[in-house]
Parts: sequence; C-alpha cells; structure tokens
Amino acid sequence: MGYKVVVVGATGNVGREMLNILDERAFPIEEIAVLASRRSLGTEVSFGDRTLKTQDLAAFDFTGWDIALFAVGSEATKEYAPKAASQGCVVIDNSSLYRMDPDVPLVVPEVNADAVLGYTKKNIIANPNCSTAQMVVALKPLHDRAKIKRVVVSTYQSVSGTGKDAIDELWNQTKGMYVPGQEVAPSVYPRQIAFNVIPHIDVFMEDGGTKEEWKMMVETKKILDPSIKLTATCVRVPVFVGHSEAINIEFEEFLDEDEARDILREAPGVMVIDKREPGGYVTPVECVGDFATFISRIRQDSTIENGLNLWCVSDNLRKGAALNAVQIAEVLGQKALKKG
Ligand code: 2RA
Repeated sequence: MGYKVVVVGATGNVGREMLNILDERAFPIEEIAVLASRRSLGTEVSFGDRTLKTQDLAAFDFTGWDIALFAVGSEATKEYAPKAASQGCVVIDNSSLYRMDPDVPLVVPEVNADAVLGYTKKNIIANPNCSTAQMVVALKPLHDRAKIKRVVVSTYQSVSGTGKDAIDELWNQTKGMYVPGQEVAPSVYPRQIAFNVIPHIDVFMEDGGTKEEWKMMVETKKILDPSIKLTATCVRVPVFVGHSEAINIEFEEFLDEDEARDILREAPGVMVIDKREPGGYVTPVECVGDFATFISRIRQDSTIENGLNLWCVSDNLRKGAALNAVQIAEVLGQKALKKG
C-alpha cells in the first residue's frame, strides 16, 4: 500500500528534484500526479524510469489524494494550497507563504519532526528556507549539548537558489567574459554575478537587512529555539548548486571542539569532513546530489568565552528544499497517515 502523491510545480528545479528523491528514497507511492502551470502544460518529466506528462494545476481536483508537494511561488501557493488542503490533501509547501503562520508547522525532520503532528490545523506543513534548513541540522545537536546563545552566520549561496534564469545568467555571463562581443549584462541580479559576489538576497527591509537574513533568524527561532539570537549576512556567489555557510556560535557553556566534532559525527543528516590540511574540508562542488549537510573547519572561537566556528555546505535543491519536503512526507506517513 502506498500514498497518492501530487507534485505541484514539477517542471521547476525543485519539483524535478522532488521526483528524483521520491524515487531514490523509494517513497511508497500508489499513484503520482505531476502538475504545472498552463505555460508548462504537457511538459514531460522523469520519475524513476517513467516519463510523466504534466497536468493543469488550475483544473486539478485534489480529492482522494494524500500528499501534495508544492514547489511553486507564493502566488500560486496562495491560490492552490488552500484548495488542496480543503479537499483533504496534506500540503507540504516549499514557498515562504506559510512558514511563519502559527497554525502551520515549519519542519526540519532532524530537528523538530514531532512538529509535523500540528498539520491538522490547516492541513499544511511548511518547508523552511534552504539556507535555514542546512544550518539548523548543524545547530540542533550542538544546542542539545551546550545550549546556543547567539549565532553569527555568513552565507555563500548558489544561483540555483534563485532559479533557472539565474543559472543561465551565470553560465552566459561567464562564457561572455571570454568571447569578445558576447558580454551579458546583469538582468536577474542588480550586478554581474560571474566572477563576483552580491551581498543581497531577496528584498531589503527597514533595518537594512535583507528578507533572506530575516528568514534565517525567524525560522531558526520557530524550528529550533526562540531564545537563540541570530544575525546573518546572505551573499550570492557564482556557484551553480550548493549553499555554503560560515557559522559562528556562542554557547551558554564551554563546548570543546573535539567534543563538538564527535557530536556532529553522530548527528542525523550530518557528514563531518574535517581535516586541518589542504582539501580536508567540503566545498559546494562535492555536495551536489548528496543528501547530507556537510560540516568542516570545526574549531574553537577563542575571542569569546564559549565560542565555536564551523563551515556548513549542502545541496540547496536537496536538503534545502526537495529532500527536506520528502523527509517531511516520510515523517507524516510514519506518524499520522499510516497506510497498510
Ligand atoms: C535563495 N534561499 O537562495 C533563497 C530562495 N531559495 O535564493
């Protein structure tokens, strides 16, 4: 016995990864439907060794379907997620629309799996922002051991976080740097992204921070612990896939770097690669296609009493989005929607 699963936004980067991961993790599926906007109607997408034709989201009836993985923008989510939820289909939403809704659980299974049980209020579960997801996987085991007081994080986020147009822009701009007359002006970003970094992701807010930085702070508080103070600087870098983060942590009590490394080695979803030698760490190119949140450069921060630094890398299309959504579906199946 399996679940009747709908993937909404199946032609996008995240939607395609959701299908790949449902297949790779052998999620128990009785029937699957793939939906897209009218613009992409009929597009074929792969699901394991099958080819599926996308159906029209606007006309789809979610009645009788168990779980809908939403990988569309907030606008389409606003229109169709409540419809799916009201027709009895549990929505796992990757957009930012419901993340801070008090009646919608925001879940990273390695951190707060039990929160899934709160789905009954709106029949919706929210997936966190990609840069939050990998970070809280790293923070949770350390927080359990030595209670985190404050986090200072700088992110180095790949262009796939923006979408396909940004991937194309990085590719074409890079190519254009070598072919006279084929220069490509910035269009997706306010500045050139090839051979450059841009300290701006999402919109600017009143306090001078960006909405991406605000998301990391408020989502960490909702998922992990509201008492944690967090400040972030989120930067776009010329990398296709894989977000990296330099994380500085201040604890309530001292945590030795070796003990921290041992704790992280045992932590769910974490892969520690940490040797103090050239290449003894993870870079984005190694994380692509992997499920893990990689941790390197674990070391004391001796400038404060109870400080630790670490480097965190993960595939933003996987743990940052599609994998986390499928893991939520797995937990939902185990804890609430038992089949067979
Ligand atoms: C980004 N975290 O990287 C945002 C949305 N995926 O652009």
